Amino acid sequence: MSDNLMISSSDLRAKFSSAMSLMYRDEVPAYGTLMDLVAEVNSTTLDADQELAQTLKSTNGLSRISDERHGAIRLGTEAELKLIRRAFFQMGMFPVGYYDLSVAGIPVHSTAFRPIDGEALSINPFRVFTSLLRLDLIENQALKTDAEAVLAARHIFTDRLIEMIDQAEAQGGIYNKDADEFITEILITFKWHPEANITQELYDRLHQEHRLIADVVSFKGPHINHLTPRTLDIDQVQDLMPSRNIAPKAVIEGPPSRKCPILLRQTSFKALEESVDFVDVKDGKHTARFGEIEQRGIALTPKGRALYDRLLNETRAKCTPAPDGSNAQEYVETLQETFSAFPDDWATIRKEELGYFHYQLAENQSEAQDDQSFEDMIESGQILFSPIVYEDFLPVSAAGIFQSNLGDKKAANIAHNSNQELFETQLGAKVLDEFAHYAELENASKEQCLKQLKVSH
Ligand code: OOG
Ligand code: NI
Repeated sequence: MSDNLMISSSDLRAKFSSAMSLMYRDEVPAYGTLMDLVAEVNSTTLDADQELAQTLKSTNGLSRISDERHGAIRLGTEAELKLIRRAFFQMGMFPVGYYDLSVAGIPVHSTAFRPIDGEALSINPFRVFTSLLRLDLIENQALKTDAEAVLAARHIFTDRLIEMIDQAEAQGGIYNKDADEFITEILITFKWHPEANITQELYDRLHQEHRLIADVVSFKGPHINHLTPRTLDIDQVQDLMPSRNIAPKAVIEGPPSRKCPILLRQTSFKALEESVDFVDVKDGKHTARFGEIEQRGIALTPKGRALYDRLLNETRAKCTPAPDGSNAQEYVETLQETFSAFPDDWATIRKEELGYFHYQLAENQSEAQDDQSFEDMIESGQILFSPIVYEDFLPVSAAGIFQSNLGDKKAANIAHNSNQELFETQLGAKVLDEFAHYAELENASKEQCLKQLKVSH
């Protein structure tokens, strides 16, 4: 590797993701246990399903199957969000989607910083679900003022990191020789700081207002609060967690287990209690960090998403999962039953325009008869289609993950207040519309087929 060349943003992101993984395993040993379990289950699943093994080999490379797919952080101020955006940009991670968590009683709004193009995703798909605290939703003015003062005084990036970002922006990237230093510096931002910035008294007041506020305001920086490897069998890992002495949350978030997986299923182990030194009191307690796993399916169109949302709401109206897991079985059955209304074969999902697909010409296929339509060619197998994977997140699931790790108390009573415009002002950029993006991917693949057919005429 030549030192006077620049590292590609995807290679830098891959370095970042694996450095974060090592750091987090070291900080949260239970996370290491979860990683081991995921790797075991993935390998058993692949042994039992050669077809899956082949497909994954040709698309992703088997060695990275169990690697982290995402992590999450929570920020305190607009200035922090803008800095994070600049840092993630260097790693090829762009803000996609707007998530309003206030609907679930959590005073944040969020985006996911992630790679966008297919090549970048296949080199390393690591994303960071990034939330910004919304003190504008807090009614307690005195508390709000105190929280703002604490946040205004902290610096989540080292001076050196800011210098490196300035330089990278001026020169159009990061040189190979500087890549390791960049990673070392940015890891400092996301590491756990057991020393709080504040007194136990202020912590208690923040905590009482909302646990999340305490988690954001009390510390020197936005510690990574979980990482999430990919599992090939989420139900199995959920079932096996207790045998490894880790306590899973009550139910898996998202759609039920299906033949044709849709969107995103995820679950986590419960956050652990950790020791914190407050300014005045040593050895206090805080609960924040956990481990999660995910399994992804097809990206749904707005129509498919509306159906998903309706069925999920119907399920939850019939049976709301209790945090202690007491009705988990009933919930899973209700979910399965309710989702039987969602077609479970790719052809129907495509025909009914519920999901996005990638199209390609079948091998040796270069001739279209003049009277054949695109649909005819799909029908006859001359054009093949495969699901486009959902690379984003789900607000109801995210709320479930937040809540199970904030102690599962009843959701706080805060005003519902979706405000994408405010978020984009705070971010200093627009977020990419995920639906428009998937539609574009689908269209591009169709265009490509048509182009190839024309050329061969
Ligand atoms: C983020 C929760 C959202 C997910 O996977 O939906 C999330 C957080 O707890 O900060 O990571
Ligand atoms: Ni997550």
